[in-house]
Amino acid sequence: MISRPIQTLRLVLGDQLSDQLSALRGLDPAQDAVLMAEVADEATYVRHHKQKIVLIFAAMRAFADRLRKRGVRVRYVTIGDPANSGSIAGELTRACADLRPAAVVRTVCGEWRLEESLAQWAGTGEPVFEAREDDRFLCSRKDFAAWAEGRRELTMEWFYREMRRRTGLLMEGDKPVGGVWNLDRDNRGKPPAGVRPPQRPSRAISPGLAAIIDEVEARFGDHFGEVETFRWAVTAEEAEADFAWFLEQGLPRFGDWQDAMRPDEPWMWHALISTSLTLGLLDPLDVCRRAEAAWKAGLAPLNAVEGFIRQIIGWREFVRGVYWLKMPEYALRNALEADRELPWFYWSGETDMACVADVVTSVKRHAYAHHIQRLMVTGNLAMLLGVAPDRINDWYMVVFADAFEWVELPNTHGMATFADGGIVGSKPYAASGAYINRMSDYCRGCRYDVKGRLEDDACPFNALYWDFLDRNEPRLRAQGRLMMPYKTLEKMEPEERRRIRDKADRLKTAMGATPVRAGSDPAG
Ligand code: DLZ
Ligand code: SF4
Repeated sequence: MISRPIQTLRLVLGDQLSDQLSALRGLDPAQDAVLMAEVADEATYVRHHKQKIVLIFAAMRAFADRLRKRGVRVRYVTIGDPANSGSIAGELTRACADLRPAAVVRTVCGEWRLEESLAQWAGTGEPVFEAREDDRFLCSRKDFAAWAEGRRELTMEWFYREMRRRTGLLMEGDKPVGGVWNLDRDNRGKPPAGVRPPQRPSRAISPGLAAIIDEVEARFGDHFGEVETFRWAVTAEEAEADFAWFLEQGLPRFGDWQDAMRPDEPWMWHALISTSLTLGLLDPLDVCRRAEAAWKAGLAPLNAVEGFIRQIIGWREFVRGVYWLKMPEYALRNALEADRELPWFYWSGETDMACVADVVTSVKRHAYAHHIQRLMVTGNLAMLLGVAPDRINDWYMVVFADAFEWVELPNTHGMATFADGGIVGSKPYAASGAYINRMSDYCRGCRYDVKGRLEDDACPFNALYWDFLDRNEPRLRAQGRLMMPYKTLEKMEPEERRRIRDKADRLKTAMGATPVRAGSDPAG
């Protein structure tokens, strides 16, 4: 415990583990202290995957040690501390009562929910409470709002170009290198059958990490997911090792094959640095500059480097901007009036749809699936079934180690399920089995026939896809973005359309995607 009087208490949250965090700026080790707290509220506001809780606690403990080595006083409250109040606001109150600081400084939270709670706590009076911008993001909330002001549509591509100009990444003067801004078209290949993704170095579980795993099992044993397969970086050094490996081994082929999916290959050529970026163990601009340097040195092609940089200075910053611009109303949107339960197999993986079973197995084992698995397998299926937004958002928040609401909600609600009605994506990313077959090796090993539509063994995505378009025709057709499929639908006989609807209804019932009963709980 800390006994000397404290000038400034600096709050550091579980996703604010950066040396350059704004709340730590100006820190005087002789007079200040840092507060970090493992609390039940944050571990259970959704029933996070066990690996996510292990990751946060392990990374928080390692960061506290890092600060202590710099001579900083840290008040660190563990989850097992009998005096632990269970919430961040409660821990601030306790710390202020014990330490009587003249001021409390924090960096604004990533999630609206916690930001609201801390803003209210500040309203209780003493001491002086300062909330600083999270300038680990390249575009501040204010700058994003200014960019969005007066635009009829918020298009990621225009925002991305602005960010390219602002950072100078992949620019020649005011022009993109190679004359093209976006090489997404070159990111849709599939690796030849004999080519395996590169082997990732394994990471030993330290005694400290093993103790956290045991503790999380003991306290949160009924949460989703396996934990023995934990492999996330928990320190800046481990995150750096992951990124260095990716630059050399993953990046050169990342561009060609970033959308491809294979059974039992959860990582493919992906970087696995999203948790490290979000927790603050890696710096977004630094990783982009180093990827650019790899291209300049001839070590990685432009389609890979542009694709990587687009994810970070484009998508990542864009979805965060949208989140803060639109919350809290954003979370309540339900443009397609989706109102069904989430099928149970999203939790168990027990389905004979090979693609869905593989993705759910991967999230259970690794708290990870890559963006196309999330968007076009689990997200697409939930949208086609008409799963209620709170059900599917809850699932995404629970199962992924990198799910924080500022990034999860716009991706799920906006991109994957179109619940936001077109703020993030300009059209629903609805797809039949043909897309999954084109981008993966799943269908070969599946008991369903990806080409069938109405037969008993027909791929369920197919009837659900046409039923989705049919049901939502009044909403979607006018948009003009789905002209081709609507033309095909128009050509179908009314009897065919009726049979598709009947088959889709049967599938929904069989999958447990039944209408939500008023007052029932998203987590079941
Ligand atoms: C996700 C998470 C978890 C599981 N636990 C903690 C915790 O015990 N203490 C803490 O400071 N932060 C935790 N976090 C991260 C917070 O939920 C995150 O800072 C907010 O959601 C705001 O983004
Ligand atoms: Fe998935 Fe359909 Fe292919 Fe089976 S046939 S793997 S259900 S897309």
